[in-house]
Amino acid sequence: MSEYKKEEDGFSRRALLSGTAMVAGVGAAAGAGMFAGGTMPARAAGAANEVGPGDLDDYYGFWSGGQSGEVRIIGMPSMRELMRIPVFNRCSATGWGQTNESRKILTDNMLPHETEFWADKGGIPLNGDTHHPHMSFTDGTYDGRYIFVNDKANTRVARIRCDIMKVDKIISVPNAADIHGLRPQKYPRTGYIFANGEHRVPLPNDGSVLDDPSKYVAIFSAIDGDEMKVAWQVIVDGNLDNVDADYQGKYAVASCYNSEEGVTLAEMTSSEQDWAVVFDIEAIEQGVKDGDIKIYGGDVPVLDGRKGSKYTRYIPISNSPHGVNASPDGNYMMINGKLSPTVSVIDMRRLPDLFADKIQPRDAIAAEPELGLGPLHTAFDGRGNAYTTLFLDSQICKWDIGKAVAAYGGADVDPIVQKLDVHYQPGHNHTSMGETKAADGKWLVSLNKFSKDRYINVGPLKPENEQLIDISGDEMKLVHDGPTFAEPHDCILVHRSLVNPSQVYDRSDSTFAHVLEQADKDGVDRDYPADVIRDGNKVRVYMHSIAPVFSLEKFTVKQGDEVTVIVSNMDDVDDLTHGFTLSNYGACMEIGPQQTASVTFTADMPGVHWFYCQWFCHALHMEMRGRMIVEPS
Ligand code: K7E
Ligand code: CUA
Repeated sequence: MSEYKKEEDGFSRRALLSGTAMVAGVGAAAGAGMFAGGTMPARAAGAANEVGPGDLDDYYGFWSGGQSGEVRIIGMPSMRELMRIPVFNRCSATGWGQTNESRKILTDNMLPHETEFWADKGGIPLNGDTHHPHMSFTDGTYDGRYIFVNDKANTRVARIRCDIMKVDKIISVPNAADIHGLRPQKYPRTGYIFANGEHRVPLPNDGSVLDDPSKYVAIFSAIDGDEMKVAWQVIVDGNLDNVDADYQGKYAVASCYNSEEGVTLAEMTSSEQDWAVVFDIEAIEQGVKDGDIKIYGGDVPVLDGRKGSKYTRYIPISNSPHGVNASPDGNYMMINGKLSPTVSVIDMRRLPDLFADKIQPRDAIAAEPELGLGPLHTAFDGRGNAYTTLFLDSQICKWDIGKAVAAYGGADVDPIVQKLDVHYQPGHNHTSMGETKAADGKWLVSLNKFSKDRYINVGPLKPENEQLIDISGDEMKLVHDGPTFAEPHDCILVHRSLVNPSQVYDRSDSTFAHVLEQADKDGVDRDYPADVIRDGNKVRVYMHSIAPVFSLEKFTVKQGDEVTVIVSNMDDVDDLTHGFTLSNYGACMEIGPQQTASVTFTADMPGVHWFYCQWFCHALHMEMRGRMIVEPS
């Protein structure tokens, strides 16, 4: 909360006086508390978001999991949690972080110094901090291929395959520190993933520069989303925060706070103005071709985009802007004020003139409506309205973009359409299909940082509260509260017609191809093995599973052997997942229908150890087990 310290002095006092913000929040909460005694009426039958038993949702919601490091799939509008996708976290259920396949994905693209650093700490980072999940685009709308998500904690970007809803690539981003803002290129396709290194660090950060913040830089990265490799990076002035791409494929725009380039809170917020930095993608690509680069972090071309560069333009924005959101008509980019009560509206059509130096940076601003306190993020309905979260006011402000532009031009019109209380302190919000040109204006989710007493008390740590708002009519209507665990900053709502997950794995799936290649080398059946292959002190145990049996009822190894258990689930019925858990050895994995999974451990405890299927699969699921016999050395 420290970044809001400023408001303690100024804004929140104003908010208290005006009777909004926390006061409104506390008042509403007290009311809800009274109802919690038993008189609160049940949600009316047939509520707008009701999805009856057996009925299906219209949208896939992809939620980040914040400091839990995962991504979640939420059915919308029911707000039922459907699935969790382990990404940067370890997962006890699926063995993510433990299976050889997941560890390969987690380690394949680590930087050399990370590999060394994590070597004696389990080999992989154990945590992550996902903020921004976004789907790949083709021609300005979602294409159902991938979800990309950042890891602020360990400077990584992951890609989730939407056919199996599992991660297939994770890369560490060199040179940058702490990837925060992330957005895919919208047009013509993804293409690039734009990723903001939030914190300023020396380049290279190898110990040659230490406590000399004037030499630190922030790094903007463009990642090739097909190759999952950094294509190029740009050095910028200030701290990078959020980013969005335009609908024309020409520009990306990032918000920058800390133009002061300070390292303490007071230093970072001392100046009245920060900026949005605009990146000219074509000019940057030409700069890379022309060799106007330095190579850092192995083989990454880095361009200098600091003030005065032909690759960037800096548009002054009031102190500490945060969210960046492109309007679905392609004309505007909203820069949300955070410490300023305004949203600055950049007219994307003026950017060619800005780069040609025909206009001044502030001339690119088409509107700057004052909406309320703590504007963080803006969503759209495709009907010309914008919906901005007001963190301090605990409200969503619906406003008319056209009227805001007219008012900026001097017309006597009020762009604000409606303010709706949310509970409490919203960060991101998101509308159905709202970050695409197909924004459909049906639903809005407000991702609120505090739930306070909206739910029965679960102890000092409370859930977040994500509220569903019906925006299909003229008025916003709050229809549902949905609790979530720490801390989905952001989400997207994708119409279900655009996502087409598999029912079972394909036996030729790339995620376990290397395991089957090893099976070929070992001369065992790819699909229906029941073999133990000894290779020095390495033992590979191949089995398959068909409910309710593993193809080996026992296998024998010697104490100290490095054992790899490879299980192929040859059931091909949908929803028939098996598991493999080796008790007291900490080995576990999910094996989906037609999937192969493997796990490696050292058999250092002699004796009899049961392995069992931990995924309920059959009436005789409890009997689906076998023994590992470890002979003492
Ligand atoms: Cu506003 Cu990380 Cu998108 Cu949090 S960021 S709210
Ligand atoms: Cu197989 Cu439970």
